[in-house]
Amino acid sequence: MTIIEEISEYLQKGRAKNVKALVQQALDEGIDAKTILDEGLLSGMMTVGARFKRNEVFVPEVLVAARAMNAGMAILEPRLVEIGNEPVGRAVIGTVKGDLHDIGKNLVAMMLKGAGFEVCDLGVDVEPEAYLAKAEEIGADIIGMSALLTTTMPGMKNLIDLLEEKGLRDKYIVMIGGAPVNESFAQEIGADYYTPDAASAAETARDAVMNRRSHAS
Ligand code: B1M
Repeated sequence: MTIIEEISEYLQKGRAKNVKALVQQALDEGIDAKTILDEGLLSGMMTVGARFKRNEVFVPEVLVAARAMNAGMAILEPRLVEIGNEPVGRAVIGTVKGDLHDIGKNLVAMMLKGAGFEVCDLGVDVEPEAYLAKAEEIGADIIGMSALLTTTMPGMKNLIDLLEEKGLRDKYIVMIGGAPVNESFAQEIGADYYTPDAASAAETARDAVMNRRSHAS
């Protein structure tokens, strides 16, 4: 097994210390940071995401894998900055106003990072204006909203209305999710994508950004 395959394997098992040590070893051996990122860390996290989607692993396994990914990223990040590695895209995510549930939203944020996104997590109880201000500030491609309460779901439409009011609706890919949310609600409020779980959210986000770029060029 190559060192890159080992990084991916240990990440999938959530072994943060091993991942950290192997990423350092790979850098010391002269393997380039982008290869370690794409074929080691991100590939491992995408595998975890796919297993989560198939119900082969569950929330705790995803959380430890994400922790291992973060440990590896802490070693890799300075090198990636040096070589000017661009993320796949930028995403702002948060749980909508009035809603304090964040476990699912955190998983989505982790999976997005695992898919190569730079993610700004605004936390819970997020006002529409706060999503928009952060999205403008970081030049986001995606705004992701999570809601777990039927009473807070309308907050998703409030952001879409705000984007329309400001003439910015087409600038952002709006993604929504959470247990009470579904495809027909997404259509009703004019969101771009509803996804039922964190792994699908990351896949959809990646495809949507790639699609948009290929149409723009
Ligand atoms: Co609350 N709660 N809760 N709660 N809670 C629910 C949601 C509820 C269904 C329980 C019930 O009654 N059966 C119910 C909502 C009923 C309704 O609206 N129809 C409920 C209620 C009523 C409440 C309170 C009002 C209770 C009270 O105080 N009387 C209160 C509200 C507080 C508030 O938000 N203002 C409340 C409080 C809490 C706790 C604080 C105790 C705690 C939250 C802790 C936390 O998040 N830090 C809590 C919890 C844990 C739950 C349940 C039990 C579990 C939610 C969860 O974390 N699931 C929940 C019951 C349930 O859902 N079975 C419940 C695991 C998580 C991984 O799944 O978040 O669905 P989920 O995320 C999934 C997908 O939905 C998707 O990906 C994730 C993983 O694949 N996804 C996205 C999520 N966001 C996405 C975004 C995307 C794409 C996919 O794109 C951007």
